[in-house]
Amino acid sequence: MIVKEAKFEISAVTKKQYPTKGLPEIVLAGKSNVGKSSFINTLVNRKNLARTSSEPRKN
Ligand SMILES: Nc1nc2c(ncn2[C@@H]2O[C@H](COP(=O)(O)OP(=O)(O)O)[C@@H](O)[C@H]2O)c(=O)[nH]1
Ligand SMILES: [Mg+2]
Repeated sequence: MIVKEAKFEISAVTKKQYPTKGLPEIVLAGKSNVGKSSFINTLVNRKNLARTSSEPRKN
């Protein structure tokens, strides 16, 4: 998969905030600091679309 464009839409907390554009959704789960944000950045070819912690094990 090659992602050509990626954009941060919202960090939704309540259901009311969920995007209604009908785009596909994926779930990425894992405990803190396992590399979820780094994985997203790799996937979308961007350095810091998802913010990562500066050091491993630091939140
Ligand atoms: N050694 C190593 N460190 C990683 C890897 N993936 C992420 N990290 C580091 O682990 C820390 C936490 O990663 P982050 O993506 O912020 O984790 P999140 O809390 O799951 O979103 C950061 O300092 C990353 O640079 C990996 O594959 N190997
Ligand atoms: Mg993260």
